[in-house]
Amino acid sequence: MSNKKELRIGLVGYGFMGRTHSNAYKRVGDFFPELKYKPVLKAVCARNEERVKAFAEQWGYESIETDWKKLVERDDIDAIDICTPNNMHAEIAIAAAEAGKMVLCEKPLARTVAEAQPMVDAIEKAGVPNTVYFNYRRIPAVTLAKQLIDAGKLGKIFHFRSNFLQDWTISPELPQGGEGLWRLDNDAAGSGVTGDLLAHCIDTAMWLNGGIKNVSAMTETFIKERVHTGTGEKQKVGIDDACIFHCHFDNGSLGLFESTRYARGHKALFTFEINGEHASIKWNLHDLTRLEYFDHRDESIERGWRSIHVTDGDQPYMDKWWVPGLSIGYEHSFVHQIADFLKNLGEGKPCSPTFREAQETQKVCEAVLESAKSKSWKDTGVSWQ
Ligand code: 4PW
Repeated sequence: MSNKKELRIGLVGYGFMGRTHSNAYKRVGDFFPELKYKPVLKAVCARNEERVKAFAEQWGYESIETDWKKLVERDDIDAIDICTPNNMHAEIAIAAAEAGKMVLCEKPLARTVAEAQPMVDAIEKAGVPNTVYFNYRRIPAVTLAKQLIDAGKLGKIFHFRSNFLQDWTISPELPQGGEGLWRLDNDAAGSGVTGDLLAHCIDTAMWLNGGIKNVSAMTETFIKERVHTGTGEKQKVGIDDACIFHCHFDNGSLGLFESTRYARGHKALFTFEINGEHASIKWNLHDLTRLEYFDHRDESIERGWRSIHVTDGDQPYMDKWWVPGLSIGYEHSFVHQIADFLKNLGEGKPCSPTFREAQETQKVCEAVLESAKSKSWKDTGVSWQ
């Protein structure tokens, strides 16, 4: 008999993210047996009854709902997990917080800063545990980068460079809107690569290197019109297909960021490189278990880039998995986020990034889009602790 406390999950949305979160809830207890809480897949909610039933059966949810309002009202649900398109995040999160539920929300927090602020207010007013899925922080090599920086290994930081490159929207025949393609529809997504991809780069950057003070950006929409899946009509494309910005961090370092869905050959190439006075580090998602590290303090005859294979039990999260040398992958970043959420819940602590922290990333995204529009520098208004 388990003496663990149950955390009864109500998942909204069953797309790609619904699967990553469900997988994480199912695996976390086996690999983090010390946790006081155990997730229970109580209910999944989506509008299409037949498909939500199939999803529930496949992933082991006990019940279904087709109206998220009913899910939020249920007494047998402790936490609402939001995996819907971005335009639904605010309404669901606010209602869930007002009903006293914990809220775990996919990124970006919302479409705009104005839409996100009442979410932060509702969460904080209700005092409910919350987190936003900026999952890449929990890839062991990325967490190790944080540990190296916090230990002062890099010294003063001069440069932070980050890309997120994809190539899946190059075809003009690709429609926008609807399941799977809502990321192309500005009404549903709020922006293109800025909210979808750069938000990850920005969250990671501020976590590793502190607040971003001001930005200067340019965006481009390469395909101007697409057929809308729902109406079948051609419509103007409102999202940014590509975005490049540079910025100042609070610590005086310079940032350079690029994201596009038009970089032929790159599927999800998230990279960052940080250059400090003593050392540099770099990482990329296509080789996610490796952290590249260069330390100028090494003896000159053997000085060079080290490729650290982050699989050792002494390295972040790796004591939970197999044996040294065996790699883990993308899905584990979600397992780690849930594990951290449950651990913090057991200790009565917040799980970063909270809604408040995710709102800071939202502010940078918005300043980036405003800067591109106005062709001028913009202050972000970020205050990063
Ligand atoms: O959040 C991002 C997505 O919307 C992801 O991390 C990668 O790019 C995978 O899908 C999209």
